[in-house]
Amino acid sequence: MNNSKEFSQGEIYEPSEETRRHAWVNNERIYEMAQDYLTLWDEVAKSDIEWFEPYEDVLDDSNAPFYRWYVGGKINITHNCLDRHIESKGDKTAIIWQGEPENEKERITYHELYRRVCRFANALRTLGVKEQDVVTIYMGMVPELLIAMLACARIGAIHNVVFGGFSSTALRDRINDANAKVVVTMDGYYRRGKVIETKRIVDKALEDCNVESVVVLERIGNDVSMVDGRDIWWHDLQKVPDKCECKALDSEHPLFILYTSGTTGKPKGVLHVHGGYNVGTHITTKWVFDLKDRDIFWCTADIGWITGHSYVVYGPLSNGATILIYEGAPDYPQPDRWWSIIEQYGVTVFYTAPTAIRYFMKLGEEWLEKHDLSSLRLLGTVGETIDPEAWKWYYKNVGNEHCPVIDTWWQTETGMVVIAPLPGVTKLKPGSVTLPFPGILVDIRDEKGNPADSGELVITNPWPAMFRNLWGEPERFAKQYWRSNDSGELIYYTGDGARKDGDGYYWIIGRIDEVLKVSGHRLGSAEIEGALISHEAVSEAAVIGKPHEIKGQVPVAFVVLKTGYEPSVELEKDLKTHVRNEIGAIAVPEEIYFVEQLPKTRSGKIVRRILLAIEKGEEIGDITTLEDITVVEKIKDVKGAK
Ligand code: 6R9
Repeated sequence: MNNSKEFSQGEIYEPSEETRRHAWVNNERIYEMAQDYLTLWDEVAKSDIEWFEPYEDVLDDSNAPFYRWYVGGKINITHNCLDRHIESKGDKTAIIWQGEPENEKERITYHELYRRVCRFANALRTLGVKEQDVVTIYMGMVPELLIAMLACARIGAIHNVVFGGFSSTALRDRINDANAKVVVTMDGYYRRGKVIETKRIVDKALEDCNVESVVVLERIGNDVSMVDGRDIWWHDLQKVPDKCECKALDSEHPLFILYTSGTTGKPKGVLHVHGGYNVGTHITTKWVFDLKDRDIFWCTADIGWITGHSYVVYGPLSNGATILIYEGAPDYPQPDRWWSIIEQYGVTVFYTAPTAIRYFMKLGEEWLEKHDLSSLRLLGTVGETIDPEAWKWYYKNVGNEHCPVIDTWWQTETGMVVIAPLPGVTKLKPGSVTLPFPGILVDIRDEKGNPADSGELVITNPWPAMFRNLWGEPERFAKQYWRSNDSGELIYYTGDGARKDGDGYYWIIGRIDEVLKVSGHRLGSAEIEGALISHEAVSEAAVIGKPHEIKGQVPVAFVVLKTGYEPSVELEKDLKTHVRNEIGAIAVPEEIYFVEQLPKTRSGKIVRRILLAIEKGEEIGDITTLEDITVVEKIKDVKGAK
């Protein structure tokens, strides 16, 4: 890499000769060639993925936006993640697991992983789990979490992983919405030296759910209560064969539901399927991270989020890679825990989020200097915009100025990376996500829907790993994301603001709707408002995302109390605890202001833009559309008094 030239959009970093020479993709013409996207997606599906029966058509768009990919094909993603590797690399390490306690670790080969997945698949069958049944998985970062996911997929069941940081109420809502038959969980796991009592949270959630069985992995050995006839230990389900035939499924067979936040209070169950998701996550893992057989790939995301699904589990395993998973907190017992793990295991490709990079930047370089990080050869980032300063810090201090920094833009809905550099061909500009992945056509639209250099980021063609539906809400799926262009073609609206520079490089500005990213975690304003309103003292609430130096954004709430309730420090505390119980710690507002009224338009819509301007101490702008303009000064007074 050389970081010589100054350019109008900042510095440009060219791929080094070394990276270029060895990269999977090193011909710039890939971008031109990929304009014919159906040919690319056909070729890749044939060259890199195994099918039990070939597909007849690459794409069926006759019922858009309910697109179907690889029509008529038979596949099972676990065949591509496991079976096909057994012969050539059965003894290769698939998973390196590091517990939070330093002495707790495990290595699992592809052969062993295959056997354990088969065994658990058979175990699920003995519990009556069939094709299309939903299994909710609520666990910490342990190998059995991946095993449970793959076991579901193997028998055609649908997994629904719920992030371990969500509360029992949030878990309950997801179990009920997905209509899960079985829950897979554990006694507990370690986080910052403490035991998170997972099973206890599940028990609370299940007070209001109807599931048939709960499988409990013994990880810690802490006390748990087992309900007779419902709860069963993972280890008691192991007396089943370790062979389980891989079910040949239709390309469009559902693989998983993952709930994510949108602009309404109710999280959306994003649905992904076996065929296209396998193709899309496989090829992006291979090309974007330039993954090779000898790599040790560490994506730090929790598996409870889409990044974990696509780039801890499915993409890397489909490529037969060695992945690393770590149970605990990044800075426990010391701030250099991550760097010591990279050194200890010789991690070569490292993929994390800007919030973590900013955190470590703040802690200082001395924590990195203690460790030899020379095994690293490529660095990735995801989840929110990385500012050029953090990008360069990452490049210099973690990558020692020889690892390309690969900024990847995508969403739960897109399933796979959509905009990102290809390390062998794409010049990098710190702060830019660079160019769309070959085979995906991205653009920007202004408010009228016309192409523009700045506006809302859109995707103008379907892509294989795209979500297929919202669980139980096909109308919401069809209405919310898609708009027709002049020629009647459907365009996918991402909800992100972006601009494009003279080189066609994309720069992401951030969400243009009421979706927040708190430490990289996606949350909706409406979801947190809903949690606040469910408290007996609250009549109305508005939540905004206030910029935060490390977390990116933090929720800040403006609350109107019901008659008979007075603002107090205790009530503020109580409301924070309430949000923690309703959603989880990540959703707790940093600040709660008790106001008399919220700024609303005459039609009753809350104008969150004004609250954000007040919170940031910025110019408020036009307030003539407000029903009552005096509310602005009153809210300013409340903030001033705090
Ligand atoms: C993968 C993931 C999606 C939202 C997305 C955007 C933001 C993700 C980004 C990025 C700037 C990047 N986002 N990657 N913003 N640069 N490289 O994070 O999925 O949790 O669904 O969030 O995250 O705002 O719309 P998800």
